[in-house]
Amino acid sequence: MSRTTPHAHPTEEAGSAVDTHCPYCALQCGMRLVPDPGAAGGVGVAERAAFPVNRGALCGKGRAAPETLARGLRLTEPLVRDPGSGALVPADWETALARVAEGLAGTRRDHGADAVGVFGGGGLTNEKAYALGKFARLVLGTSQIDYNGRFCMSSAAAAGNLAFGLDRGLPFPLADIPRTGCVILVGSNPADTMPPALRYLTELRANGGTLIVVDPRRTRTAEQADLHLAPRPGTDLALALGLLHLVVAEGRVDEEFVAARTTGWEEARAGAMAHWPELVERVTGVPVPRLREAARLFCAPREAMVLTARGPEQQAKGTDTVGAWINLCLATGRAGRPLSGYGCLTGQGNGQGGREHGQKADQLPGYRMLTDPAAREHVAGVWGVDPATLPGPGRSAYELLDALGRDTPDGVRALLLLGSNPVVSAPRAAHVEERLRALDFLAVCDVVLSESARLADVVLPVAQWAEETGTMTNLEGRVLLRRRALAPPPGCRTDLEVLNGLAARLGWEKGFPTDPAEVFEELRRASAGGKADYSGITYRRIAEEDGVFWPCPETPDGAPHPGTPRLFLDRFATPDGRARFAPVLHRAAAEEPDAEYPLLLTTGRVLAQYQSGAQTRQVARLNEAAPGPFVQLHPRLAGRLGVAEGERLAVVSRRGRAVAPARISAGIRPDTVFMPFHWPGEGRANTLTNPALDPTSRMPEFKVCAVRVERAVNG
Ligand SMILES: Nc1nc2c(c(=O)[nH]1)N[C@H]1C(S)=C(S)[C@@H](COP(=O)(O)OP(=O)(O)OC[C@H]3O[C@@H](n4cnc5c(=O)[nH]c(N)nc54)[C@H](O)[C@@H]3O)O[C@H]1N2
Ligand SMILES: Nc1nc2c(c(=O)[nH]1)N[C@H]1C(S)=C(S)[C@@H](COP(=O)(O)OP(=O)(O)OC[C@H]3O[C@@H](n4cnc5c(=O)[nH]c(N)nc54)[C@H](O)[C@@H]3O)O[C@H]1N2
Ligand code: SF4
Ligand SMILES: [Mo]
Repeated sequence: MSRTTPHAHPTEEAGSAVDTHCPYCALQCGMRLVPDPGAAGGVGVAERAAFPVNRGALCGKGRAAPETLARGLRLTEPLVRDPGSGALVPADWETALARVAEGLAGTRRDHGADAVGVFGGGGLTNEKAYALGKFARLVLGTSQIDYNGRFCMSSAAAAGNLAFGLDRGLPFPLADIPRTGCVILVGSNPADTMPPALRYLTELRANGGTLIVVDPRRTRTAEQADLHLAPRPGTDLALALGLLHLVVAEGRVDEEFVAARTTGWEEARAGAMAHWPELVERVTGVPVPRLREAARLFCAPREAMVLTARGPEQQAKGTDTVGAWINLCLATGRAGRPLSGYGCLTGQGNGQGGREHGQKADQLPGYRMLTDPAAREHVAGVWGVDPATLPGPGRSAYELLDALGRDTPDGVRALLLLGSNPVVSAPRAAHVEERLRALDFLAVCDVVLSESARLADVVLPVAQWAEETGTMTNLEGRVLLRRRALAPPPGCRTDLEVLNGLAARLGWEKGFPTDPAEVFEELRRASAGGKADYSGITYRRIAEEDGVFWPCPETPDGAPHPGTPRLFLDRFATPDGRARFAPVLHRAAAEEPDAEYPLLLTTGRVLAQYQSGAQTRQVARLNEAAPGPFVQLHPRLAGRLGVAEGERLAVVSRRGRAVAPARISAGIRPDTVFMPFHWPGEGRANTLTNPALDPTSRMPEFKVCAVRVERAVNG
C-alpha cells in the first residue's frame, strides 16, 4: 500500500511509493513513483491500477516521465545574461532574483504597470496559476497577463459559456462514454494524444454504441470508427450545420426538450436550413450519403455525445463552430441528460484548472470575471486590497505576444514567462520570436533551457511535477492531488518560491506563501461562490476520493458536498436555466487557397512528443520514436509534385517557409498537408501558421492556412 497522507514525502522519508500524476496531458493519468536508485531521475514508474481515469495504463510519455527528473537534462542553477559577452552565465539566486525584480520594477517605473507582461501556462498547478494571477494584478499592478490555454481550448470554453453558462471541459466523467449510444469525435486524435482514454471508445463500441470521427486525416483514432468523415480543414461549421439540417428535415428534432430547456431555436434552425446537404458536400468535401449516415447514426440511439478537441476549435471561427456542434446536441435533446451531452477534451495537464483561477486576461479566481464588480469585491476582500486597485482585463495571448517590445505607449516592454515555450508553439512564430528579442527585459522560469528561455535576460530553474505538491484539474473537472515524491535538485526552487521571492523584493512581504497547501486554502476562499467553486475541496478529500469534481462548495452545516461529476441534469448554468442555441452560419477560413498558395496546411501532434517538445525532446527514447518534423501528404499530391518519401519539402505560407521530409500517406486529403508542431528550427510548423483570431475566444487559426509545397532543392 502506498501512503496517502497528503503532504508526506515518503520516497524521501521512508523510501516507499508515492501516488501522483503524470506531468503531461489533461488526462492526468495516475501513476505510482517508486524509489529506484539505478534510474537517472532516482525514481521509477509503477502501476497505480486503482486510479479510475487510466486504471494503470500510461502512454510512452508517461512511462518515460521520470527521465525528465535527471540532473543532466535540466537547469539546476539560475542564468543571467552577461552584459559584456551577451551570453547566459550561471548566477546565484540572490543575484538572479534581484535582476528580475529590478527588470520588472524598472519597466513599471519608466513606462507604467501595463508595460510589464506575464505569460503563464496550462501545465501549472492550480496553486501556481492562482499565485501568478495574484502576482500580476497586485504586485505588478498590470492588466497584461494571459497564458497558453488561449491557444488550446479557449474556443470551446467560449462556446460552452455562451450555450450553457459554464465552461467545464467534460460535463460528465469519462466513464459515462462507453454507456452512451453514439459519439461524434470532432478533430480529436486520442490514439496519439491521450492513448489510455481510447479504451472508453473501444468499450463504447463493444457495448454496441457507434463512433463517428471527423478528421481530415485518417488517424489511428479514425481507423477505429464506424464512420470517418474527412472534411476539408476549417469546414466543421458547415458540417455541423449540415447535420442539423438533416436532423430537421428528417423530423428528428426533440421538440419537447427544445421547448422546455432551451432558447434561440428559431434562429439556429433557420441557420441550419440554409445549409442543405449538397451545399455542405461542396464546402466540406464530405459526400451527401455520408452526411446522411452520420445523422442517422447520431439520432438512432436514445443517448449520444459530441466531443470536440483542437481540430474544430483552433480556427478563427472556433467559437461558432463549437456552437454549431452544441446546437446539434440541443436540437436532438442530447444535453443536460444522463449519458448525453457535449464535451471538450481539454489538452494540457491543468488546462481546465489553469483557466479557472486567474491567469487568463479577463478572469479572477473561481472563474469570476474581472469586469464584474461583485467578483472584484469578493476577490479583493480575500486579497485584502481595495477592489479599485485591481486592473481591468488585458490582451489575449497572441495579442500580448504581438505587443512585446513595441516602442509605443501601449507596448509591453518586460515579460515574466512561466510554463510555455512560445518560440515554438505560438502562431507566426518567427514574428513572436522577434517580439521576444525586442523586449527590454525577459525573465523565464523553466525546467529546461527552452527555445524561449534562451532569449531571456534571466532564467530561473524550477522544480517540477514529482518534486512538489499541488492540485491539477483534469479534463473531467476532477480536482487531483499531485504529490511530491522527491526533493528538487539543490539549485532549483519552486515557482511559488520564485513568486514569493520576487513579491518580497517588490514590497509584498506577505500574501505569497511558498507552501502549496496554504495557497490552496486561500484559493478555496477566493473561489467560494464563483462558478468554479473549490471551497469544499481539501487536499485530504482529494487523496481519499480519487479527486473531487467541481463545483464543490463548502456547505453551511459543514457536511461534505459530494462534488459534481455530472453538470446540467436539472438546469443549465444560465440565468434562466435554459441552454442557448448559437445563431451561426458557415464562413470561409481566414485564408483560403489561391493560385499562389494552392494547398491547406493543418497542424497537430504525434504520440511521442509533447507540445513545444521542450520536455520530451530531452528524453532519448521519445526522440527515437519521433526524431523530427515531417510533412504528411497524399500520394496523389506527392505524384503531382514529383516527390519521393523522405525527400526534403519546403512548405511556404505568407508568414514564412519551413523545411521537413515528406511522409507520403493515403491517410490525408489530397488538398491538405499536415505538420506536427513539436520542433524548433527549419521544420518549425508555426513559422507558417496564421495568427488570425477568433473574435470571441481570440484563438489563432492553427488548424488552417494556405500554403504551397515545393521540393527543397537548395536546403
Ligand atoms: N502526444 C501528445 N499528446 C498530447 C499533446 C501533445 O503535444 N502530444 N498535447 C496535449 C494538448 S495541450 C492538447 S490541446 C491535446 C490535443 O489533442 P488533439 O486535439 O487530439 O490533437 P491535435 O493533433 O492537435 O488535433 C486533433 C486532430 O485534429 C485534426 N484536424 C486538423 N484540422 C482539422 C479541422 O479543420 N477539422 C477537424 N475536424 N479536425 C482537424 C488533425 O488531423 C488531428 O488528427 O493533446 C494533449 N495530448
Ligand atoms: N501549430 C500549432 N501550434 C500549436 C498547437 C497546434 O495544435 N498547432 N497547439 C497549441 C496548444 S493546444 C497548446 S496547449 C500550446 C502549448 O505549447 P507551449 O505553451 O509551448 O507548451 P509546452 O511546450 O508544454 O511548454 C511548457 C514549458 O513550461 C515548462 N514547464 C513545465 N512544467 C513547468 C512548471 O511547473 N513551471 C514552470 N515554470 N515551467 C514548467 C516546460 O519545460 C516547457 O518549456 O501550443 C499551441 N501551439
Ligand atoms: S495520456 Fe497523458 S496523462 Fe496519461 S500518461 Fe500519457 S501524457 Fe501522461
Ligand atoms: Mo493544448
